[in-house]
Amino acid sequence: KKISLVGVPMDLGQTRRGVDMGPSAIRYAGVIERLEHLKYDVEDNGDIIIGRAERLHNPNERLKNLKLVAEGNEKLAEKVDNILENGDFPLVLGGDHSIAIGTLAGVAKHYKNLGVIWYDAHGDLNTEETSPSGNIHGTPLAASLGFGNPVLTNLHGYSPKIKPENVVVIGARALDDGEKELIKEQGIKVYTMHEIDRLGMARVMEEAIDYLKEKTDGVHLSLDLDGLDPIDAPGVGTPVMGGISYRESHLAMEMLAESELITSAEFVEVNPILDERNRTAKVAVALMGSLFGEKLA
Ligand code: DIR
Ligand code: MN
Ligand code: MN
Ligand code: MN
Repeated sequence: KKISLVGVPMDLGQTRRGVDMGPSAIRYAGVIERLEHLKYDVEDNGDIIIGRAERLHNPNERLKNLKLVAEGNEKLAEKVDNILENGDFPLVLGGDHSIAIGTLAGVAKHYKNLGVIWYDAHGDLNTEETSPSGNIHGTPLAASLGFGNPVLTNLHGYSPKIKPENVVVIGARALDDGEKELIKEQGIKVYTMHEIDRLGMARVMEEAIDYLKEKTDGVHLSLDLDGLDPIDAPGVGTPVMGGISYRESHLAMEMLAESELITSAEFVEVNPILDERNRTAKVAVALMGSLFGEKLA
């Protein structure tokens, strides 16, 4: 099977610059060599072209840079859609997490019941109404479920992309009030740090895999590097203390590899400006190694 890589130098979904260099940092950390060593055929599609914000966002708009974020995501959706049409595995490198809107728009067309594992300190379940920041990177999971501004929910011409019962959030520890409400109202499965501490990562992943295995025909992994503890992944724009450890994260990826459930993936929020000698990109590449079966190879 071929892994088809796409970089998305997007930094308009939040307000800290530098995350647009994430795809370069991940390539520099050796992603292609790492996957080729596992005997995968790897194609690098280069980067999606993202528009430049010529001036500060319009202060009358709730969501910052809405038009440019949507345009970049539409291009990404088309690319990911084509990768799946070719029968290849899409691996998307971010960029801020707003790009999950485009990835999921391209992926979900190809499945009746796409499952999603959202590995993140945050829920990314805000809408235009509930977002405290106006940053679109805090909204992609809600948008993919059909909640929020129609420019985002209708991306790539359909909505919703996914169903609430097919989503598992892992690592949450900074949920906004509106996000907690949506989680309750929609019955979304969430393993917060409390559950990870209490049950252990092995049990959490066993449960998550069992939960998705029967009812889905494909599972997308959306991994925000801020799901990890900032001690292990310091190069992120919105670090939150008390996160998932480096080893727990490898265990999670290894268990996903064993399950053979994952059909597409993205690694986002790597910001080399905020990093220590590209450590967070190296962590991302190491986790990709585990996700693609390093332990089994
Ligand atoms: C916050 C932060 N919930 C927001 N979200 C982040 O702006 O909506 N997501 N950092 O990854
Ligand atoms: Mn198409
Ligand atoms: Mn996120
Ligand atoms: Mn996050």
